[in-house]
Amino acid sequence: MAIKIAPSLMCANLLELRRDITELERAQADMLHIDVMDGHFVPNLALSFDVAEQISRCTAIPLDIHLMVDCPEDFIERVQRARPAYVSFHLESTVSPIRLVQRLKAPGIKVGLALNPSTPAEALEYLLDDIDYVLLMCVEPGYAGQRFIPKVLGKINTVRRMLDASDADKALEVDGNIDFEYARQCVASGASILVAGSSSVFRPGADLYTAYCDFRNHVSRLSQELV
Ligand code: S6P
Ligand code: MG
Repeated sequence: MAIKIAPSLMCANLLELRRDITELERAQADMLHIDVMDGHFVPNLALSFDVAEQISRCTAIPLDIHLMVDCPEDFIERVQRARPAYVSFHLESTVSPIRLVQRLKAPGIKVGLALNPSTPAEALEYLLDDIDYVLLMCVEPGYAGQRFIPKVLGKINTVRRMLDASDADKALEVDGNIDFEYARQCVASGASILVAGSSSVFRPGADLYTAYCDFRNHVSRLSQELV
């Protein structure tokens, strides 16, 4: 499966967001990761549905919305208006995840389930047939710039095997401190979408276009090594 890179716009220069998106278009970024938070499910706020909608109108790069909100079922219409290619919500945030997956599904929208680092892989067992992909948090959700939790690597392996048994085309996204080294370990463990934030593409002081291309080349080499 081709590895995709999802630059996390929470780490972009928000005063120059249009410029950063143009640079990511020039670098042919695979998708744009948009973190939506509510200050309750996680102790922070990031990007909003309004911003996501505006971004979807100004670029052809597919959007990847990561909901970190309580009661995600209250935001179905807002998600659909932003026309993402991917949307994930947290298993820990709702009591009826299968119903929510079914309600979020719409033509062109893949629905994924996100798990916090301490939520075991087995929690996915009853949902695998309904979801299109899984997002595994490698840090506690809420902030950029945190440290990778190495125990998650074993879970990436387990979830990859579970997804392959269901449908080998299902993607496995990893999010949090995905630098060059953890990208290598995550890809070797079965990840297929890498969220790229302040540890890689948005490194402080780096040129965004060059940083994306460097990371892309690194990830392409990793994929070749695995063949
Ligand atoms: C964090 C959020 C992430 C961050 C990303 C930043 O809760 O879901 O998508 O934007 O982790 O990357 P980094 O390399 O700074 O951890
Ligand atoms: Mg995220």
